[in-house]
Amino acid sequence: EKDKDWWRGAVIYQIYPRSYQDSDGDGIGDLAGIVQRIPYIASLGVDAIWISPFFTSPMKDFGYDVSNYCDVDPMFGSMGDFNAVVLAAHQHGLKIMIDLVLSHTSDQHPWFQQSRVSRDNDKSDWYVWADPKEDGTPPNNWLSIFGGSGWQWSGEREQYFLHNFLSSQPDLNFHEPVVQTALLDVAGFWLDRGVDGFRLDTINFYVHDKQLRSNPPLPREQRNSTIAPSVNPYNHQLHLYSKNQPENLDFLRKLRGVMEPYNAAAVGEVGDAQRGIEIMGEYTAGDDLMQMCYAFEFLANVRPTAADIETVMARVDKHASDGWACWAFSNHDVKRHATRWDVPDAGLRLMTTLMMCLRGSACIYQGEELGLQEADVAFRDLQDPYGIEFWPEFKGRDGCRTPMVWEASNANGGFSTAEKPWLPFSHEHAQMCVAVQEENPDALIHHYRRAIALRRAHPGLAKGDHDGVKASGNVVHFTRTHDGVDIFCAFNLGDKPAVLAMPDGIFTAIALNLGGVDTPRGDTLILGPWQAYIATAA
Ligand code: TEU
Repeated sequence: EKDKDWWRGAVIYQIYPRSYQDSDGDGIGDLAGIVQRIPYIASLGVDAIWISPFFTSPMKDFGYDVSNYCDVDPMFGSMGDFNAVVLAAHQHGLKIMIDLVLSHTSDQHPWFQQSRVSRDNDKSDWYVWADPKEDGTPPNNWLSIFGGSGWQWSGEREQYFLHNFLSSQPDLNFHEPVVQTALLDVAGFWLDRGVDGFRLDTINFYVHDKQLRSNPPLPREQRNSTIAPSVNPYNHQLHLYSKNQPENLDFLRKLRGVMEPYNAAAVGEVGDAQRGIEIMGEYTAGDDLMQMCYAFEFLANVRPTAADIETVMARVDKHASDGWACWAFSNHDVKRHATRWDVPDAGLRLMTTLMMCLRGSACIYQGEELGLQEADVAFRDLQDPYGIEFWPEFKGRDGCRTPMVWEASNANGGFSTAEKPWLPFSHEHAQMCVAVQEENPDALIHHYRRAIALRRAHPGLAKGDHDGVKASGNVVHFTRTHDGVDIFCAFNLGDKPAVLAMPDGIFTAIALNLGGVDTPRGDTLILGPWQAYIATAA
């Protein structure tokens, strides 16, 4: 009997396959490498693995540009290797979530190759084609996240096609029913091969406005961008029409329908700096929609303060109370949080414990369990087209994509026997490798294991309701409730001691990085710097 609810509160370990483990010495990680590391991943105590794309691809966006949805890129191995990943994961009690990039394909995909040829073939309308304005310019003002207009001219059709990312990632036309059917078939294909769920790339970009209306400018007070508008105006436009149209929900319902017989779960990536949580609410509003949306709130540049966390959680409670957020501090698109956040090791630990207690599921990005810093990648070694385009204002995403570090003795940290891996191994990471940390009981990796184990041991932390997250000064606190058991959680997000009034009740502390905190005798709790207090109430 399958657990339909396995995703609720799951801890999901994200693998960027190019950089995890190279098994054949070509300098690029692969699926057979992942198989070798499954016991390690299981040893962390996580519930599931999300593997970034490994499908056939010209790799312009490193796999987020798919040219065949139903096969494995030879660089990553074969279908047999994929089956081995699923088998090994399942033998170790891990679920497998794959990363479906349905919003766009590669321009090398046969669908686009055919679509681009003429205005009247079978696949003419599979992508978003539009005539130029009278002066020859693009049909409207939609922009690409990766820079410039979202429209690319094609001489063959004498029309523009839409791309929200690279011009080699043409946007599929979800207004065309056969396109939807083809994509639902892709989901079914992988479910039949044993996957347990999906991370759905750019889920809010699926459907654009059919009338192609131009986007309005973003009101000044909402502007908050890491890249100056002169460099990339994308974040200074309100993307009202270019994405997230109401018809999106119809497609998501169909997708859920395909997933349902398999008890599969999806986490939809909603890339929307302005309305992410509201959209999460829309996409997770019922049992016929998505189970989870991926939240960007803790991926922003600075460490969230106690007040920020209260605000974010209150917004989820308000707009997405039926839904389930999936939190992350790091991923393959942003600077690693050990670098982004100005916190000592104790702060990293505290935030990890907090994530394991917050209502929501949680994603851990490969290497964060080691406390890896963002690697310094020189311009000459840069691979990410997004970084190459905007260097040096924005250095791209390579610094969080350098190889995973397994051993200190090996030239490439045990990642690869190649002379030159696809991205340089960071020598600053060498002493933080898995082998070194395994030997040191005080190392961060063991804290991750304890924090994850805590969540496992107390279903309330994974699946419980909560009474609302509150901030008092630097302290974040809340109570999770499940099957009649209350778990009180308090976290001091500061480097000074903090005092908190305890709720009514008698508490039994659950041992975890409490260093020196007594079970409160009175009605106040004194938390040391970066300390957590987690207790069951009788
Ligand atoms: O990212 C979507 C997305 O919103 C990113 O553009 C994000 O804003 C940016 O990378 C932040 O630096 C997904 C994938 O995670 C990303 O790797 C892909 O490049 C992108 O989709 C296109 O498929």
